[in-house]
Order: sequence, then C-alpha cells, then structure tokens
Amino acid sequence: MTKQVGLFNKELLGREKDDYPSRIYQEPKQCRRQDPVIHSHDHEKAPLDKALLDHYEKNGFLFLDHLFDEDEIAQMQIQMQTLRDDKRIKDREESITEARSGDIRSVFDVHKLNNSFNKIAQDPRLIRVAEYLLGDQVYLHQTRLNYKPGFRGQEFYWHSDFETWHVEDGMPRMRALSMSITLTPNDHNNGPLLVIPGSHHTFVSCVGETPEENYRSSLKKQNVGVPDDQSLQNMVEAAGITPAIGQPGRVILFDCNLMHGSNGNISPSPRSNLFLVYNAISNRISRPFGQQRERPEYIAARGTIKPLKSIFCT
Ligand code: 6CS
Ligand code: FE
Repeated sequence: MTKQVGLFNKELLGREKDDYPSRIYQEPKQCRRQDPVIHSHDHEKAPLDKALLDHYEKNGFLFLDHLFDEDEIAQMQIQMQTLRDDKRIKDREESITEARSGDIRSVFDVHKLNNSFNKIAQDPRLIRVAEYLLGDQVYLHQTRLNYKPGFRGQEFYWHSDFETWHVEDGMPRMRALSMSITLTPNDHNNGPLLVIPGSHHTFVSCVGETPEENYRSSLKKQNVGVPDDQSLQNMVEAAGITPAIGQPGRVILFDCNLMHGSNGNISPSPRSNLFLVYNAISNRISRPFGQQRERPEYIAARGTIKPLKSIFCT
C-alpha cells in the first residue's frame, strides 16, 4: 500500500502540484521526465553543432573541449591550490571536509570566495551554452570545487542532483544543468564522474524521509534521496556506465536529472573539478517540495537572483 505522507498538507498550503514527488512513498517509483532536455529550438542560434545537441538530448551529457587556453587552466589550478591551502577557507561553513581524513572535500559558493572562479562562472563561452540549452536567461544555483584528494578522497554515491534540488531546495522543473570543469586529470583510477547515459529521461522517486538540516551530512555522504538498487540496475542494464574522463580544461556538461556518482580515490593523484550549476531564471527555486526548512544560501542561491547575461546580447 502506498502511503503518501504530507501530500495533503501541501495541497492545503496551496503549493503547486508536485510533478516529481520523492521521499514520500513507502516503495521506489519511476516516472517519465515531464520537461524538455533542450529548451531552445532555433538551431540557427545554437552555439553547439547538431551532432552534439543530439548526443545531449539522447544521453544527458556532453563534453566541451578547447574552451580554455593553457594560461586560463593554469590560473584555475593555482587558485584551487590557494583556496585549499588557505586556513581561513577550511574554517568556513562553505568548506566540507572528508568524514574520515578531514581533508577538504568541497568548497561551496566558490564564485563568491574567489574572483578567478567568479570570472569563469560568468564567462560568455559558458553562459551562451547554458542559455541555449535551458532556453532562458540563467543564474548560478550553486558552485563548488570538489577536490577528491588522492589516497583518501571518498565517493559520491549514485544520485540525481535534481531530486535533491527539487525536494530540498524547491527547484520546480528540470531546467538546470551542471558544468564540471576538470582541473586535474580525470582518469580511470582517481574516481572520475560516472554517468548512466539516458537516465535523465526518468525521474526516480526515492524512499526515505529527509532529516532536518540533511545537508550537514549529505554533502559528506548522501544517505537520503538515493535511488533504490533495482532502479539503478534497470538503468545500467539499459545503458551501461560511462566514465567522464578527460584532461584539465575539459567541460563535462550534464543535465540536472542525469544519474551520476563517482568512486573513491585511492590513487595518489587528486581528481579536482570546478562545478558550476546554471538554472533558468524562470525555474528559480521556491519553497522546498519536502517539508524541511530551506538550505543555506551557499548551497542553493535564492536571495539575490539576477540573470548572468541577457540572451539578446551576442
Ligand atoms: O546537495 C547538493 O546540492 C549536492 N549534492 C550532490 C551529491 N550533488 C549535487 C550537489 O553538490
Ligand atoms: Fe551531484
């Protein structure tokens, strides 16, 4: 018997209908995606060729190479080290440490903590791609540096970012995407991003209620909003697992609902990436679809939201 928890309360609160309910049923469910993958249709204006757009539509991810020159990449690598070695950064709430080793795992809101990353996050070469795919002006929902240090970098278990951003941040529709810029080599040995091609077409409703202030543990190890084994098995049997490997400077762009994760890193070399999450202005987050309090601004921007650049400026 499917017990729907909290749905009645939401109706009472006049909340719009939740098209992607999760963490309210007693057993896992799957539903078809109810949003386009690519929200623009004017191919004349497309900043990417048709083959790449078709790949993205079908698989939910794509690679952008040679966007940044050697100096730009070197500058990002220097800034990444500087942040990691700055004691003041480690003591901030935006810094998430590894549960076991205490090494820095992630630094959130990194575009507000560092001018170089702020410039990259607003770079027109990235914004125009995000604007086209999302069919709207865009803003930064979240930015973070994931360090995944050598020897002891812990895993990120399978998940859909959208499932979390919908339930815990109130992101209404699947109209957001992540750009992961590789800052160190991402190879088969150091815990590269693993994606399940085509999984963005299905929304997996997860079992298990969200504890208050879940982010205090989920950013170290995600235990809630995690898909069930059978759903994962079905997706992997249908499409396999693709490791998103690449040399520094590659942009791994993926849809907000793509199922992804990454293994721990026991190799000596860190797998460090800059993650930029672009959300459509029309899709700004509101009240969480779960019952919990809003997450802090450094994880989910909701205060000062303004478009990064008009889509009418070429
Ligand atoms: O909760 C979040 O927003 C973060 N959690 C994961 C595992 N991926 C997206 C994001 O960094
Ligand atoms: Fe994620």
